[in-house]
Amino acid sequence: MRNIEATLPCLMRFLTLTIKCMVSNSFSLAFVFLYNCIICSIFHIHHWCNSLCATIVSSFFSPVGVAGDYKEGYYIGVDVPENDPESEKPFNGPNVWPADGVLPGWRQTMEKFHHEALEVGKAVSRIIALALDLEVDFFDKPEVLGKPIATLRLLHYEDQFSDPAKGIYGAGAHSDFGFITLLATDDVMGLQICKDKDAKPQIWEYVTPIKGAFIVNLGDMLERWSNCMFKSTLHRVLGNGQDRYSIAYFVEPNHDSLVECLPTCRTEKCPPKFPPIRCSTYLSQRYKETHADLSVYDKHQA
Ligand SMILES: O=C(O)CCC(=O)C(=O)O
Ligand SMILES: [Fe+2]
Repeated sequence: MRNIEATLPCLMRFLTLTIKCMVSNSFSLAFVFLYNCIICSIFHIHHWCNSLCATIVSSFFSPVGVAGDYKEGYYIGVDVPENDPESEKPFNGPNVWPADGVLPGWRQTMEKFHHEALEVGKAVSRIIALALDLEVDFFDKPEVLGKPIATLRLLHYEDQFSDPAKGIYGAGAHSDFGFITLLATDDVMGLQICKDKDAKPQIWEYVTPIKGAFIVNLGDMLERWSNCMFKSTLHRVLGNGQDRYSIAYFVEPNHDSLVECLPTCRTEKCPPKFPPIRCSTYLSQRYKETHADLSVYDKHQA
């Protein structure tokens, strides 16, 4: 994450214009960000992160063959110690780290990544704000991204072949729930996006991995916030028989941040499509809808 301050003004102008143009053409934004990331090389990721992640994740998990999604991950949230009253809030709590001495320096590396990726997320949020004709710091302010629910997900896809016809995917088609996701991948092809979610049949395109660039996916919360002016990015991962590693960084606002139709995204003809909702309520609802209740499984085992 070098030279962010120096590069930002010109990047902002360029991206804002590009995004506005894309919005008026109703395209998906994932590619825009990808290409601009490369041009400006602002979203720089240290190579060691990828290779270190590869070593760590493979030493932590022993893959088992399952039908459906076979990705596995190690999640790192914003670390909130148990004695902090904030740890009561959903998505908060202490992270689980390897015992001291097992992987010297790893925790520090991950914490540094977490911290620096958040700065990139905030820079992207400023661009999004400008593209939506909002004040540049509409999202990048203490009430919205001051105490964000940010999660780093280190992912490994074992060396399987996906078979969409049989419903076997590295990760099945989905859009991320939150605001934006910064995605860093190794150089194994696998990620696909669908630019038009409503098309029948859907057309899937590979996103070519580029070293040193983040892919930016827009999440469902941003779609809702912008009254569907921005569409969240529908994506999936197909395995091609090679191990694949990626790092997803999910940027969501503060727990209490109100996700309410943006003032620039409503008109008389296009009134708000969704009622206001708090960020953490929205995320909790989405997780509840889409994740199995594992306590049922625990009871079964007992
Ligand atoms: O591994 C990837 O490229 C995508 C990961 C992803 O979509 C997710 O974790 O939500
Ligand atoms: Fe995703």
